Amino acid sequence: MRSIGPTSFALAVIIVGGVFAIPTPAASALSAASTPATSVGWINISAVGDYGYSPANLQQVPTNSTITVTFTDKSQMAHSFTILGREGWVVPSNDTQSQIDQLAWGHSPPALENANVTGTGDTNVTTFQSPGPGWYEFVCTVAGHFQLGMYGFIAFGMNLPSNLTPPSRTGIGGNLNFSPLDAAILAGVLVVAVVLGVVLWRRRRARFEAPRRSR
Ligand SMILES: [Cu+2]
Repeated sequence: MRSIGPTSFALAVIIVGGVFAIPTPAASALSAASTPATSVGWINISAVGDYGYSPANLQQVPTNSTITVTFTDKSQMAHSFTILGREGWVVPSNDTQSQIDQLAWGHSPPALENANVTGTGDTNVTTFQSPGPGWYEFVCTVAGHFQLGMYGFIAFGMNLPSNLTPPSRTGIGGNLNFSPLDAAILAGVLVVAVVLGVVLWRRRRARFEAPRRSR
């Protein structure tokens, strides 16, 4: 053990310990998120100019509750607020309008919510039943609006995945089958492998160099 040295050994312990600490806060945040302290069964959302929603991200919406949606039109044209029924799914950005219509009205699974507004100043108040924990994409089903960027994401009983970054839609496409927690664990395993490799290499090198050097 003399060849490793106490400093590099302590450094390796700190690195390995730090890496394994990463998944812990994420896991506790998720479990805390699934039981929100304050449940408010309402959403205020607006359609804004340039084919957008404000806010475009909704998180920690109560699960299995009656949610009242106040949908206000702050743009100058008609829009919808349609929460697609497919959980954990990002609609491919090159989907055609008929594919959007199929997702919204194909009833497999059915949309969670649909509200419409007709123009500037219009407000539509609707309710829907929220599902269990999960996240969904919502879109405007007016022809061409999704393709112009009119969509957002809503999470029930949890936060949205951190790698979901609308409106650029980078990070993931299609199904999210690789969670941030998975990524953190994989990164931890890779760093541990690298650290072990470096430590073993240093031990091996020190063993060969020891007779020649006086340390
Ligand atoms: Cu629209």
